[in-house]
Amino acid sequence: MKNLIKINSCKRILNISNRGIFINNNNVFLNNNNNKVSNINKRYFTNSNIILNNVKPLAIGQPTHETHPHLLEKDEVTKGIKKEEFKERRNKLLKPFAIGSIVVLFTPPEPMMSYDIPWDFRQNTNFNYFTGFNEPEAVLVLEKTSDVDHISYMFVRERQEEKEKWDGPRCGGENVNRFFGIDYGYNLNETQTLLKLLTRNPEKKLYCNIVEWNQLFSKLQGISEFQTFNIEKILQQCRLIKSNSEVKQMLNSGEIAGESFSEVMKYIKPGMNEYEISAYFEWNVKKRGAKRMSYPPVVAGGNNANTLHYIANNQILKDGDLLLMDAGCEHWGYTSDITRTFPVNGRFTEAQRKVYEAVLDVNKKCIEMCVAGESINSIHDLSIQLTKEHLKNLGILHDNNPNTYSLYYPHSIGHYLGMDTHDTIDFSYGVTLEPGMIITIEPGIYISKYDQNVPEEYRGINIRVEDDVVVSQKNESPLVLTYRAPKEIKDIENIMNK
Ligand SMILES: [Mn+2]
Repeated sequence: MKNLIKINSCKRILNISNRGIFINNNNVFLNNNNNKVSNINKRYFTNSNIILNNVKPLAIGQPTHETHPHLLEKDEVTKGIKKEEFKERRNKLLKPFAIGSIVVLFTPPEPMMSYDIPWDFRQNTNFNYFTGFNEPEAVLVLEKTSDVDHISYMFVRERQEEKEKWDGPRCGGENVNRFFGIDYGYNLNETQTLLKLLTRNPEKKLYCNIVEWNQLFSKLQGISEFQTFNIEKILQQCRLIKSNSEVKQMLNSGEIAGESFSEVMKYIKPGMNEYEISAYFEWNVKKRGAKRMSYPPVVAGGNNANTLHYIANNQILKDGDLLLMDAGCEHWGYTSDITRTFPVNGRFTEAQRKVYEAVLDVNKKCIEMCVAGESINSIHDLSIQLTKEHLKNLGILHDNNPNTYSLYYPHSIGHYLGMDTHDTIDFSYGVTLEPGMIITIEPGIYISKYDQNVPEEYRGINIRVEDDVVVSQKNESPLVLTYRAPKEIKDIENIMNK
């Protein structure tokens, strides 16, 4: 109480309001939402470490409704996702744990490109899913208090006027509750508070995303006798089935990338370089609000597409060749992953048309199979059977060896998709699909230019058609998120020859 008076009198002297005073080096904060005052030992304040929140609008290290009303509705932490949904996610995460358990998630500092130049920071996917917080270097601590509730604590980088002048605003512990609905916010340098929380569990067990944790543990004295458990798979389990608001964000991402594909189809001309197409796609998704591309795109003209992960993207696009382009975007944390194959000059040749129709047929039949009760494996089996039939009809597959097909179709029909491109990677493709899961359907036929066993007309034709699909109930049609990217030959040729 004595300390509180000291702060209040200080505020009067400085003539600032109750709204926010924060003295970062001393771990002291006061604000409207949380009148807690902690660890006030220092007897002096300097101008350099006082941030006057009532003078400047309160900005943090990511868009909020207050600073970016054109992007976020009231109470949205990230696009389309409100505080309550984040809290539900945290409750769901704690379901399998005993009351009193402590779950800890950590997100690392931003990686550096060179000396003091950072890479574009991408939040740890699980940390983003359970908090919506997008600044680097933070710790989330969840304490399960009952079967249906928990207390949440988040430790974040402290506000520092000097640093923020250069690098932009930070949230700071004092604003965590207000913007993220986490019960208690602290600054990362309050290590004693963190240690107290972590060591509260009498069983001396910590459940965490363990890989990134080692660095921090080494700094915390008194934690060494604790057993740590990697809960990566439990974290992913929560993300396997998407909520309605997540499906909406996935649809946004699929639509943005799909439209950008149709823009590329209008733009491409023989003689352009693959990197021009990559840049034009990136410009299109970013113009539509995407944060970044989902992955380095494959922009592969002609036989380059025989290399499945071709990302050099530096060859000239030739008249008469096909372009295989595999690209997607990340929009508010949700990714899309699309492949289209189209003729550089806008018209398919007869041979290209035949192989393309075969791949498209497999794509459509496999999409119909994205219903509850199937699995990625069972859909993959169908794709093998259909691809084999097509390869035989085209005169490409002759022998009866059951595995020769894999020379021309060497990969899986798809993967789980969500906040990560290869989402929930620890789950097997044998998992029974349920409504709300999202997977890619990406059959292909790849024929090397140098394959002497194949009729000459087909050599150098490499085709994949990939869509993102929401698994539906058994008697309903699956939702295709990537419908805006043309895939029928007539639609592709129409858009390319307008
Ligand atoms: Mn894919």
